[in-house]
Amino acid sequence: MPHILHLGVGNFFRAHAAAYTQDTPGWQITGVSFRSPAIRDGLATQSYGYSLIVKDAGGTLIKPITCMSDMLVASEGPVSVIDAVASDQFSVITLTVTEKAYRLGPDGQLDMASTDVQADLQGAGITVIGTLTRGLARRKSPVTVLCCDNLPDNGSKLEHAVRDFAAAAKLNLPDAITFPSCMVDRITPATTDAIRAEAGDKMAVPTESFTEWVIEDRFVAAKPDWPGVQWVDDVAPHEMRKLRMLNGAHSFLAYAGALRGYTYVHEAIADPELRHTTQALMREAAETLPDSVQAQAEAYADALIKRFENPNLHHRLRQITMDGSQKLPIRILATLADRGTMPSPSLQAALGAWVTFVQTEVTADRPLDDPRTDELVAACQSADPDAALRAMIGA
Ligand code: CS2
Repeated sequence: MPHILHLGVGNFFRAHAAAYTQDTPGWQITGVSFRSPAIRDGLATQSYGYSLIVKDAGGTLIKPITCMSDMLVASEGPVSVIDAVASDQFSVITLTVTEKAYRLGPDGQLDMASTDVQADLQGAGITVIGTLTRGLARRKSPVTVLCCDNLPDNGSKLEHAVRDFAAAAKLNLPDAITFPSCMVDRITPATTDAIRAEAGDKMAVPTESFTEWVIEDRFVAAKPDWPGVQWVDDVAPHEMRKLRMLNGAHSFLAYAGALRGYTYVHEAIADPELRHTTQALMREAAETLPDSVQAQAEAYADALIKRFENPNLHHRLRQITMDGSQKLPIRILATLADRGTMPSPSLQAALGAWVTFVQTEVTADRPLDDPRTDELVAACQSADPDAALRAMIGA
């Protein structure tokens, strides 16, 4: 049976790629967690199956997911993961490990100065890039490596990071590997006790019914016939549409909404001022998109507002506020840079909301959930916190 190896078995993967694979007869997935065994332990007791709880304004639908057949945990032995990456059992390797796990610097290249990357060059087996690269270097059969994280040009970023690691570790990579880029979309909150109780499944995952996956058609080995996927030559326009309009608006709502005391996305979008700025931000973002997706931008913005209004999803703003130092450059600053001298009050409002949010959290002594927390706290304690925070992320 053809197999996919998936790195990063979080809720997003379990609502997105796993749901597509569930509808693709014949394909199965082996999952990999990097640090905690908790998801493997939970899923193993139920043969790796779980319920996807699909919630819309109209009601709830439950979709059983049974296409996962095994899981590995890298922290229990990175060699098992390196062996799996090298194994010709898998023709596709997919990844959803979050933006920060790639250890990229502000220039989008692998951060060679990172202590984890340095440790991995000595064989520590900690990072995603190190583990993946060591497996790929031993690969004998063709393989497609598909990055499914919210990074622009995600395929080429991953390819460069892998090639840089291989060069530094003096590893040779085989020729038959491709790294297509793709755009992924499905709003997927964290699981709560209420969801577990409603589903009668401790491993249940909540999500919305909307789902989108646009993939560059550059597979070098057996390709799953995922239903509903749009296969394209160039994914960049779709990726920009989604990152700048959806994720940009999400980050604005998260920081500005949290500052106004809201808990959920649907509450923040019901606030007339926040709604107005969200819509204006989407228009500012849409003006930077390539011609090929201009015609869809208005309908896309309207559909996004409806998705944000979903009253049954209970998507916490604080799930989106995390890792701002990684997300803002991609979702807000790149758009601002492309707008050049055109006025961009709503994008500026999003940047300002992040700056205020960080200072408010630090002043209130609440922990920030961000890989650059130490630098953020130092910036807040400097003579000019606003300027220092902006400078830190290159604004
Ligand atoms: C969100 C995304 O947490 C966040 O930063 O903006 O996870 C968003 O829900 C997904 O990209 C939607 O596809």
